Amino acid sequence: MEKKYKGIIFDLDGVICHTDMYHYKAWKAIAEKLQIPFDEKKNNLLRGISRAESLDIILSGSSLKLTEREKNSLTEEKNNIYRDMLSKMSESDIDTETKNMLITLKKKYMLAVASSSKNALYILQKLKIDILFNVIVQGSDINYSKPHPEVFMLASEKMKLKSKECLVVEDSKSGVIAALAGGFDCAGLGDASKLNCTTYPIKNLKNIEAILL
Ligand code: B16
Ligand code: MG
Repeated sequence: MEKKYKGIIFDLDGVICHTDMYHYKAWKAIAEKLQIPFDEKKNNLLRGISRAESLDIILSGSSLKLTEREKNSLTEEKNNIYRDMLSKMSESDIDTETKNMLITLKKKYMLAVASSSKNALYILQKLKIDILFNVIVQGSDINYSKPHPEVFMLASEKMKLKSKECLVVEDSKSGVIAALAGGFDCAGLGDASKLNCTTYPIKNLKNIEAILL
């Protein structure tokens, strides 16, 4: 039987691994310094959104007006706090079931990561799973972040596959919109599973195996 897809493109944060709590803690430290409110609900709005745009969302609703230079300094500070937490990660931080599933899928499919994060490669290396992917596209490789489809288009191009030959797996609204805009089918986890437009709403990552049958 012919396979439905030839390649699988995974989002990173919220799909392969869960660094969202680190993002939250780092942004919380910045918000406290600026004395502006920030909670986990607001943090959820930042899923799949670039670092610079995330700061704009955090600042929205506050009367603070910052210069580009001040914003750059704050995003750099946030990234340093975040990287410090990432530096303590190891291969024990990847869920065994996820890793085993990737090893099995790699035998039949081209695998890619398409992440808005400029730290994606670093995270994959810390988890020692970078070698499982044929292609890794991260935030520093693109000009437009999700909901623009560039990150997924680039991943499929690098795998020499058409959009319709790939399944995207996402956890964020911006990521689902990006995947659909690029002509991809999209399996959506968590928040992404609640969107009507998600091609395949799923409860957990393991459920993609049923989609691929
Ligand atoms: P960085 P993903 C995204 O990763 C995160 O979901 C989002 O919260 C973060 O702001 C973005 O990466 C940028 O990350 O600051 O490391 O460049 O979900 O697209 O894998
Ligand atoms: Mg994500």
